[in-house]
Amino acid sequence: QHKFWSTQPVPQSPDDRDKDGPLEPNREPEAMRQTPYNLPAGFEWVEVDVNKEEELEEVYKLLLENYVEDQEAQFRFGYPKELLSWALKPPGWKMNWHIGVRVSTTRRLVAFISGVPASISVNKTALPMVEINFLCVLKKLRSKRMAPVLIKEITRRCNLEGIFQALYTAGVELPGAVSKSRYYHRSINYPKLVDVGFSAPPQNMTLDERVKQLALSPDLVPGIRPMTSADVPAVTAGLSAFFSRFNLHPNFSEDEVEHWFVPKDNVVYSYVAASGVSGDSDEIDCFVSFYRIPSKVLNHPTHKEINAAYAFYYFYPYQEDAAAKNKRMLTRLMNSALVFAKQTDHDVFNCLALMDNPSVLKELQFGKGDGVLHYYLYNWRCKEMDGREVASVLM
Ligand code: NHW
Ligand code: EN5
Repeated sequence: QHKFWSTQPVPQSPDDRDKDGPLEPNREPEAMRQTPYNLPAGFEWVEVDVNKEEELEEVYKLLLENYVEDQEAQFRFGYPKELLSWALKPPGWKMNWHIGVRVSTTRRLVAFISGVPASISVNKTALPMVEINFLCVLKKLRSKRMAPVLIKEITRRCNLEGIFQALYTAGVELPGAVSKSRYYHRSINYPKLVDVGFSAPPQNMTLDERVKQLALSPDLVPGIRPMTSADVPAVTAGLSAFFSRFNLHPNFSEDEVEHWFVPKDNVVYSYVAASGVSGDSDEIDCFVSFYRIPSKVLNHPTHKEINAAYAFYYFYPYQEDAAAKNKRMLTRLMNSALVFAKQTDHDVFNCLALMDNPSVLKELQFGKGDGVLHYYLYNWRCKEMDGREVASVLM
């Protein structure tokens, strides 16, 4: 029943997951299609130059009106321009992978898909991949099979650059997911979240009582402070050591760590600390980060948006066979992130049930969301993974 996905190199059945490797062999550039796929008459391909304010604005508006909503269509992601610019231009980014579709006559931008390069390890094999995100088709042009054309076109352009694997996530279930992860939410501005219908009203108590229950603990990692450029080498090393326990994770260079984690107001927030457990009181061994995505509140008389913090990457001094200790460490680190998210005016803190998150969600009063994120690899066979084996967060 998947007219498009049944034709693509993604696992179609458990037999396609026997041993790790590509589903389809790499091809030489000469053997590839050299010209863009055909669009319906009246539409044309464009490269979107997000360094141009007007073009970034067009992508922003397309997404603000047409991108992902929750199941009840109460909220829609409103990725701000600064965030889009950051997400679309990590080290090695290519304008050729920021693909738009315009109406030939009016020049209106009606569809978009993007890819950015990333080294991703799957079961210890590091692969040069592309991360696909921000696939969007104008609401009025839905169900006309435009998405498969966008996907084939970005695949073609990646293949031409010698990239044959991709990582992507989606709220919807498609063939071949490598993992699934539930969203969890920690209320920060609880009264507002109830007002807009994000969080359920309290049960068996008053709003004030619930607000008191949700007051954040002041228990911070001692000495925790905002990350700076000077911390890049330590954070790169710390992430790389921490990731080695997981089966799906990025491999960040120092340039990438600089890009993804040095704090940018209203975009990404990162904090570091030296816990002293190693005996070296200067060694940065705790790190936590989150990024900000406001969501548009649909059909509400007073509130226009909610400001959500999304848990990004972290590391802490994890010790094998010390579950209780690890849990205490991570609880404190995540609690620090919650406190900083409140200080920086976020209404809710969202995370996925991946990495070591499941061990601290209850203690920190996270509640189960109604959304699930599915993780997909394009053209790579491997066994499905539990969320706790996944250390990959895409915007
Ligand atoms: S997930 C967010 C995707 N965007 C949205 O949900 C925004 C709101 N929705 C829309 O704009 C993050 C449209 O509904 C879209 C579909 C454009 C989603 N991924 O054109 P048709 C990402 O950006 C399949 C993949 O008629 P439409 C990740 C669907 O199953 N496929 O539908 C993106 C069906 O195929 P089937 C999706 O509603 C990853 C076909 O599209 C999908 O007008 C992309 C129907 O097409 C989704 N989220 O437009 C893959 N949603 O076989 C990258 C639907 O079932 C792969 N479909 O008949 C790797 C490429 C690079 C490889 C390099 C080596
Ligand atoms: C690609 N990189 O469904 C990303 N969000 O739970 C695109 N629910 O916010 C794919 N429906 O549960 C993104 N509140 C896929 C996610 C799409 C958006 C989405 C969910 C995730 C969400 C909220 C609002 C639900 C509104 C009605 C939700 C309950 C929170 C509550 C807090 C207090 C304790 C109990 C739970």
